[in-house]
Amino acid sequence: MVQGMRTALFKSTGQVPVSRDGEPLTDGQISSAVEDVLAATQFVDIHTHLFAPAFGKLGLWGIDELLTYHYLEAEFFRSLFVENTPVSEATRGVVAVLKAFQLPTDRPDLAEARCFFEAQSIESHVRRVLQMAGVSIVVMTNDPLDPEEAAVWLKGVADHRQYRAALRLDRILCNWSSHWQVLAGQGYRVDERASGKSAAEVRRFLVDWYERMQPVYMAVSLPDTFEYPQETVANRLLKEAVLAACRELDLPLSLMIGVRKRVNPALRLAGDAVGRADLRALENLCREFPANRFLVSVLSRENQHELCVYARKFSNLMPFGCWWFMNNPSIVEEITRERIEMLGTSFIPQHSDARVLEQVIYKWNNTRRTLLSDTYRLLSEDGRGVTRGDIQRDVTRLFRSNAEAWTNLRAPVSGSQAQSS
Ligand code: FIX
Ligand code: ZN
Repeated sequence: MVQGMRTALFKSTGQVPVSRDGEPLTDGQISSAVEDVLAATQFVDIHTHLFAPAFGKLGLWGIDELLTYHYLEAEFFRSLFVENTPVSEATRGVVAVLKAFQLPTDRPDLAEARCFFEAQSIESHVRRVLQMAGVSIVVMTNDPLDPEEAAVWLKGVADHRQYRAALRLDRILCNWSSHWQVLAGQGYRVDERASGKSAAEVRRFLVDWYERMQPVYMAVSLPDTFEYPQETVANRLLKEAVLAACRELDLPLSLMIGVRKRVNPALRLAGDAVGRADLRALENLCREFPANRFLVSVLSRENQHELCVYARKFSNLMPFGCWWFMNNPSIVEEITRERIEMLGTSFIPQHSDARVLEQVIYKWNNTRRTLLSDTYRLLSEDGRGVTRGDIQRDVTRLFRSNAEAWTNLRAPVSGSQAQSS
């Protein structure tokens, strides 16, 4: 025992740096080793709005979808590319995708790009794009109350080894008054006040969709005004149906907190904004439900530090991703540095939130360009030799095993989805 500690001491004081595998890297070698390891490691993309090919037109891909992405709508498309230099994260993204396929990036028209994408078959294109992005698995966002999507699931979906489902609950938890009738129409004894057996019936609904989708987690995006505890239908369903079902099915609940929906309705999907949330709601949930795991991403820059502090207080809380308006390289760097300083490697740094398939290429390229090299240079300067093995272990943990350990990703898909992989 004492011997072990001593060796660790030696290791930590760097007097006789003993690397796990391979020699301690010189400061000059560290950044290229980080780059290599990031490039060579296949990531898990824990939150996207992509759909497996079996969902047909629900899955967006190709140049026209890239250019009508709601981020760009909000940046007024035409003035962006031709009359202005495409310097924003979203416009640079489109340029990066064209370059990735060796397509011209300075043409005033889309003819060549359209021709290229029209020639692709989706199955091989998906494989190629995910390989280019260095992503092995993407987690979808699946809404059982979306009539178009639900129809596909009810027909039975052949699973795809690179796509996993996530059971999205916004319509149930954020808009029950408009959607309870759909459940009632499917034979679940629920009512507008979610009284009586409603919570138990919603729980039954969730278990039924668990069987169908084999989701790796359940998820909801919540407004900046979200409060818990508070006597509302939403909170009663959250407590009695959703969190109960998550415990029963051993699934984490993903909370994405801080959106202000439709502040400019004229912009439709592009009309959402951000608000600083009171994260005491999260504090109360983590404390009141220690048997539930919470995967949390917050939209407001001001909430990022609080989330890190809460993650140090609650082992059932896992921060993930730089969500939406946070997904800009300068902010990703700031958030990730803060998380490493406060949480070490016990968080999930990023997700793409891709809505169009090819977006994973530039969103993960941006992430790979932004992270980590400084972390190891500082450790080495402080006297602990850094090896390639250290970097590989940490990168694997940050971009794969934390997500796998916290979600249902390691569980093989079974039932209707198990046929065709
Ligand atoms: O709630 C969410 O999952 C958000 O990511 C989306 O609603 C949002 O529109 C988006 O695409 C962000 O990147
Ligand atoms: Zn999203």
